Amino acid sequence: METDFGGQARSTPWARGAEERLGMNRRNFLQFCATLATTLGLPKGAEAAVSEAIEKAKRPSVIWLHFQECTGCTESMLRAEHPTLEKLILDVISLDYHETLFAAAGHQVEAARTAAMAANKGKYLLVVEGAIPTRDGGIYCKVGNRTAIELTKDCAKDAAAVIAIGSCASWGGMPSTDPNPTGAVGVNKILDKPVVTIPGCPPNPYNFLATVVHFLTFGQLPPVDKLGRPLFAYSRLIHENCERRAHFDAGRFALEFGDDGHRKGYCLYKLGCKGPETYANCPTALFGDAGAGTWPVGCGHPCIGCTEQGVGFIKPIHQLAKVKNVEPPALYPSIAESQGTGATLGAAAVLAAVAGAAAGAGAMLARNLGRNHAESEAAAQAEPKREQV
Ligand code: FSX
Ligand code: SF4
Ligand code: F3S
Repeated sequence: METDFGGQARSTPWARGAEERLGMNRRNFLQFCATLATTLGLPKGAEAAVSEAIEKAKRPSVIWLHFQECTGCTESMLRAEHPTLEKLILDVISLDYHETLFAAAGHQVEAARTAAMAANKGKYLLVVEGAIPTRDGGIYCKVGNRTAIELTKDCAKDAAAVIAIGSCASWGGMPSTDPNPTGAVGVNKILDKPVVTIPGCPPNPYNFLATVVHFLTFGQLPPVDKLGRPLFAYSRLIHENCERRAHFDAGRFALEFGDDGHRKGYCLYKLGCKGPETYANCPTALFGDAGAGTWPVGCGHPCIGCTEQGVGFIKPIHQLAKVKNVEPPALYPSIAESQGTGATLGAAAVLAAVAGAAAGAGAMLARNLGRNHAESEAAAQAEPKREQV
């Protein structure tokens, strides 16, 4: 029986092909597919469909544009593992134009872009990184003597789908903050076709990979909310999945960086954490494949709401977040109550009322969580409102 590099039995020829090209053993390849299937929130067993799609589907041609940004989105992709971006480029997508990674320049690289667009008309994916300046005719960002507006419209015309990667391309991000001297906007403000947005500064590379793999596996992009964000990644508040949430509910907060509460891993709400008003899967997806706890709050820094328009780069770091699902009570019970001589009937009645209130609060929380989802599902059905520039 044939074995792979890790000594595992190979079962199918298609799996063997993927393993050889990716330089992974079968176990790692399937683990990668399972990670993507889990990120997408697909049911158990879907990793088989994902792995088959990665192996069998024709790699989609990708045209990747860069405008007003720091290139952190591409940098975060380069730090992705299982597989690294190089392997992803070679195996999952066919990256036919990328201004940062291409060795070619000038006319050569422009020719590569137009040739790839013509050869894959109606089938290529357009990925846009960075905001688009609209003031003064868009002259503040030009590539090959064409404005970002012209290039985006031109490349989007025959694209199968458009993906805005990062907060800059999704809603304007950092370049659009006051006074927004260049009139920076997100991609969906200048196109009249749907744009899938993957906000985050930088975004989680798995959310991008999972979106592309969904396209490969099912032939369509994943369901999105009214802002174009895939529901698998952006339908829950960070606060709902945060590992410090129990401290929030119990009223245990860090009040200063380095204080006792901060050292003990207490909730960062009072240091300005924007997790309660920011939709993203950072606590569950994590970053950099470096192990548990690799996300801002896990490292001890409050979330700044980098994915969320109106929060990230707008709200001051120490301003308290608007708590969208449940407000913390103003008063908390003491941890060590003084002992009495036994419960009176009145005290028992109070306890019963408190227990009832707690059950009610739990039900309210569950209802509010359900409401969040009902809202996002309804929003997903609604047509996104777009302004033309
Ligand atoms: Fe923006 Fe991406 Fe932040 Fe930077 O390019 S989302 S500034 S990480 O790089 O666009
Ligand atoms: Fe976590 Fe921030 Fe919510 Fe506290 S406020 S539970 S640190 S997301
Ligand atoms: Fe950004 Fe907050 Fe996640 S700062 S990376 S949305 S934890």
